Amino acid sequence: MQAIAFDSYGTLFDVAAVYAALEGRVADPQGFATQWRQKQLEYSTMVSLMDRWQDFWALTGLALDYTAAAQRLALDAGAREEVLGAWHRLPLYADVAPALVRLSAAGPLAILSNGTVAMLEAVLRHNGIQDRFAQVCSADEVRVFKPSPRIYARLPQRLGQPAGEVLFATSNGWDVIGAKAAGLRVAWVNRKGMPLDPLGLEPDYEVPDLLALADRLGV
Ligand code: 2OP
Repeated sequence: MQAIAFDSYGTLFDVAAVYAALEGRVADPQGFATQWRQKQLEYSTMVSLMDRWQDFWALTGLALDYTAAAQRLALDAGAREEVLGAWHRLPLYADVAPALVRLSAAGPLAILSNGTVAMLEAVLRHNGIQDRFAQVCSADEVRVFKPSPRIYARLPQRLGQPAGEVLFATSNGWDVIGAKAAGLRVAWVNRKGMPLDPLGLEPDYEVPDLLALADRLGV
């Protein structure tokens, strides 16, 4: 049996879908969504390096405020809440639901995400897949974000398995490198066909989606 853990945003849930909440508010909803995501990740890295914890929900809100200011979008409190709420209603990529059924034949499934427990519970419930996961590990537990080794170390502890026996699947290149540096086995779900960051660490598998990972694992 092999435990498989998944990154959440961009791996299971389509983060680009937040653009729908921006339609009719900005001229380029996709461009806005891209800048918002970049700022969210930048802020999570910054607060980790500075050792000034704020959780991912707070940073997602601050990243929205920055992007709105940069793109001259005025958001009152109600509109801000509505746009932010898109993170609770993100859809699954099409391969995810059937792949989770197959991958659960390999062993217990888990999530390891920078998202808050509340964010993760909401989006899992929205998609009806909360019962698929034996463990949901959030950065909230360690008050530091991936790619800090402290958060990856939680995963084998929670699963009761040695790090080298846990397979972590992520679409995010920085997360591939971080998880490898922390000693996990890694499957890169390279949904966008991007090059690997050349930092001297390589994934154990590279696949275009999670169904291809199930094929590679023979489940
Ligand atoms: C995660 O879900 C932020 O995508 C990253 O941990």
